[in-house]
Amino acid sequence: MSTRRKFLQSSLAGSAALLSGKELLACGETKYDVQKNNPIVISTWDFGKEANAAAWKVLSSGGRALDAVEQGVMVPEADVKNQTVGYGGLPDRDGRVTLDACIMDENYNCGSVMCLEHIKHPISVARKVMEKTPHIVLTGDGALQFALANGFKKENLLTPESEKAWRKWLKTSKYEPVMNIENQLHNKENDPMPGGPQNHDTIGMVAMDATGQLSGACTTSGMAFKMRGRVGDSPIIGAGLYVDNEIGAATATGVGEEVIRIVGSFLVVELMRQGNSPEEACKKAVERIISRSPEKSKKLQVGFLALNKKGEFGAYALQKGFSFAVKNGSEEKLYDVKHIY
Ligand code: SD4
Repeated sequence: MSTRRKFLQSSLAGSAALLSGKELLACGETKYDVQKNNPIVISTWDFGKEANAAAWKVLSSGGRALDAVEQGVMVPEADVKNQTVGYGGLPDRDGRVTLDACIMDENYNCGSVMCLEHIKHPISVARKVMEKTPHIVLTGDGALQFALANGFKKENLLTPESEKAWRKWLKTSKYEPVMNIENQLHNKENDPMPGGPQNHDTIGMVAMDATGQLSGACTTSGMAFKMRGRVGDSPIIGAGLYVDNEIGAATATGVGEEVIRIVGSFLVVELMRQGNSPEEACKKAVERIISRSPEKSKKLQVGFLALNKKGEFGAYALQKGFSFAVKNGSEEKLYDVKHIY
């Protein structure tokens, strides 16, 4: 019957609505009156909005959540202006663009590629690993070989803008993960990325389709100017992404080392299993990071985003600046995320 989700917000959150086109979650948890069989897709950062639109095409026509998340994250992967995911991503310290991605469906099937070069859509290679091999993870040259054998095209992913940013970085060669990518790429002289401030990083996306099945995808070029061979949390099942079709799904963004240390996305799903709302679960995972790395955590960003089986969603971050995008039958919104520091 009706797939309309009636959106009810707490009065405080409601009163903080619509600042700069975003809805703030600064005052208490958002409440939703969830109806069954309503597809929904949520994804990290502002650029999640365009990605959600692609995912929504699949979901709104009765498609599978798995197809939706793949189609969705392919948008930033192909976006030449996006320097944190796929084509145009910032390279490692040797000037090589190495990509990490993973995907997981409603049946605990998953696939992942790590440190993959020359392929614009690592998420689709990860899906092929899931569907066509007896394995879950392929890395580096092996992943590339597999991609080429499966019809993917070898391309140069290093754009002139990203090469320029890398050459500039070489002058100091200081590896310094920044709080939010916006600060790294913008509001500075010689902004390598024209088009004004944007706020984005890894894209993690989770979705529920009209049949109530969950899936997720996560894809990134990783930390800019990382060591060659470095792999972050994003392609690690349980760290950057986890989907448990009985409970919910979660994804992460930010400094991957801290997410891996606490197996972040799996932790968020387990916290939801214990009865926490998505936002509470994300907050507790962020607090776990603080308890494990009290000093370091003050200077870095990690954010979690989660969706439960009822279609409720929430997020939490260490620092200000994390945002996420939601699309369902009744809303298309960007939310700023509550944070600890
Ligand atoms: C990583 N979590 O490689 C990813 C990328 C990211 O801020 O989100 N960077 O650690």
